[in-house]
Amino acid sequence: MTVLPMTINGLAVQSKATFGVIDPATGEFFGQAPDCTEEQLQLAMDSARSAFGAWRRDEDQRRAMLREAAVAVRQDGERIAGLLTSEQGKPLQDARVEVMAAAAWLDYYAGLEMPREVVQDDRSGYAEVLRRPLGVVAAITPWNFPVTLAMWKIAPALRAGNTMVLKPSPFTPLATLALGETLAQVLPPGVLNVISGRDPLGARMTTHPVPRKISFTGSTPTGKAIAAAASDDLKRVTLELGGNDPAIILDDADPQAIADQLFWAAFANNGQVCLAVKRVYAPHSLYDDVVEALAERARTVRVGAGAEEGTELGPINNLPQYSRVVGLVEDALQQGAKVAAGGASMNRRGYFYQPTILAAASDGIRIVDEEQFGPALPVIAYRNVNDVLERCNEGPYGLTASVWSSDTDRARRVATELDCGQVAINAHGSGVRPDLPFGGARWSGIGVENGLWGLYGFTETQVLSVPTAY
Ligand code: TXE
Repeated sequence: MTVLPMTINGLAVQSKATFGVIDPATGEFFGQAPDCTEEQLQLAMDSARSAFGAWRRDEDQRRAMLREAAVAVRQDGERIAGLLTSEQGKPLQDARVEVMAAAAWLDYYAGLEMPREVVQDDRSGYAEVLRRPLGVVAAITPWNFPVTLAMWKIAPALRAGNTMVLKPSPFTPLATLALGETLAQVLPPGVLNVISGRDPLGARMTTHPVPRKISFTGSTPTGKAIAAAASDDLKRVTLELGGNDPAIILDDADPQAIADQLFWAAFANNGQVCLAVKRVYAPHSLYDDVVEALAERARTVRVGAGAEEGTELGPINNLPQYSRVVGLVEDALQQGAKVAAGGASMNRRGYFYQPTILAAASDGIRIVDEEQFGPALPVIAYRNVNDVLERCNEGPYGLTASVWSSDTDRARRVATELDCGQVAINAHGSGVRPDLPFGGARWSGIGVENGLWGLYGFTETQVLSVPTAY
């Protein structure tokens, strides 16, 4: 059994109780994580608070340490990636890419030049806008990209001068605990504490008096609970809550030319991506060609255990999510959708589900209206693109979207009608980079991560003014 410690005040800490971690490729326990006690949570919060005083003062030191942290993550990359594949299910190559992306985020925030914001500097006075750190940040992360999504919080929060207590999902605690061990070799004690536990630990973090900010990535219902919990103490929140992201194909697109990109935008990480394409809108004139091009790829993609050589898609991460996907596809078929590829579980142990393309899908069925977060993609036929835009903008989610056309000006006109955080043309998710803001409209969240804008979310604004004596 793999057992990893928490990191509290720079020390490796075990707990009396542990909880099991399942390998989704087998459905069996392979590891254990500490179940953080009330006293250990208090220690983590206290150590983050104590570390804040010194950490906030020296920006050059922070930048240097984030650079060292990136080196440490790269050096420990194989260990972290191996744990990630075992607990999350993704192909080992994808796990490696995820860990390297985390190191790249550290480098980006180490190198980011913060612009001076001097509003006035003349004979009548001086006025500057400063950005001050908030204090202790409580960070709570999900199971789809545990390492990268933790780093979207760690790197900007620490660069801005905050300290942190981080809790990964109970489905995928181990890679994050390993990351905590690795970063403890570089960072001063207390700057980054990593604790693990079940969902109630997350709730206790959000009502704890020490954190001044909660940075959360996860489901919309939990995001709403966190917003409510934060309100009493007016803690700041950034919430990244998933989406139901449409890909809108215009009638001058070439289905064969776009099919590979479109398929992987929907199925990478087995569809367990907040910004994955979750529904495809295709015009009647191209509908059959789009469905067939996607189905052909779904039938031939290699599904297997993440550690197996050549695997392109792994299992679904956990049993509740697997059951949800099974239920959504069954519901869609009862509502008149047709299987163009897949449509059933795979005949092997673990949480494997065939990559599934659903034709004859329509708005109003659950798999089109809700976030499926799994390897099943509905394709919906449309006649008038304005109807599609209306349906997308009226829905509760607004994270990302894409428009596909051989005429980019035309695609741009359609794209700018969409109310969502990012929209891409002839690509999907191409704006997910360390230097661009990422966040959603409506139920997809509050605030943004990444770039200078993400860093500002970990700060409070202060005006320093010096009027000239008169
Ligand atoms: O998420 P939760 P789950 C969606 C996806 C999936 C659904 C459920 O549709 O089907 O969410 O996944 C912690 N206070 N996404 O149940 O519950 C929890 O321990 C504070 C989209 O895993 O939101 C974990 O660390 N924290 C998403 C984290 O919240 C609480 C990625 C996320 O768990 C808490 C993952 C509480 N009351 C799933 N309850 C995306 N945005 O990409 C739980 N947690």
